[in-house]
Amino acid sequence: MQNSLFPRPANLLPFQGDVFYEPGFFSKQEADNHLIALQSEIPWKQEPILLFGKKIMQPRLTAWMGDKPYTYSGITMQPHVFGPTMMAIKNKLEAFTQSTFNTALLNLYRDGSDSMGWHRDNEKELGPEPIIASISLGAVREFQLRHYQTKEHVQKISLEHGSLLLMQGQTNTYWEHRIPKTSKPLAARINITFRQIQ
Ligand SMILES: O=C(O)CCC(=O)C(=O)O
Ligand SMILES: [Mn+2]
Repeated sequence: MQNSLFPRPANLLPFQGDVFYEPGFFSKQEADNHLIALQSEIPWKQEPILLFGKKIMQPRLTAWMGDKPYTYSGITMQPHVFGPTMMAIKNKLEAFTQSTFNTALLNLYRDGSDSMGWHRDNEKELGPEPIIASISLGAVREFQLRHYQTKEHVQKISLEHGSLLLMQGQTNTYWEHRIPKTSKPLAARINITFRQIQ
């Protein structure tokens, strides 16, 4: 994971997990180009989820990439192939993290009223201590983490345009995370979480 261009950042969690933030992972120019390309290259859709047995629409647009369908919260997402922009992002990420990723979940938050609720990325197929690499493009949104059992130790990170956030080790066993709504007038943000599924 070490790269001579980047000094090793500090762990943002106090215990039971490792979260690293790399604000300038992409240059402003690269991040601008990826943001524009992905807005049109990705077949964005608003999908329902099952919440307490009721189907409700997710408050954001999504897409799934990989070689298998993906099932979570009662819905199954059909996979798309990695296009040229996604391949360029994945290649840079794999070189930097010295890890491989075979799937990606993409989220498009259209404005501040789009969000993602508290959850852990702990699906069985990810294995016990997955590396999840999260790329942010566009509007700056606040990412929050809190301890899953105690709901304490809330950590807040502003995820900037072109940044990388790595969650690894025990993070997704002991910590949950979310992107809260905000009343700030914000432009769109794209988030991509790369994962390795067995
Ligand atoms: O938008 C983000 O930064 C978080 C996305 C996320 O947690 C997920 O896709 O599982
Ligand atoms: Mn997540």
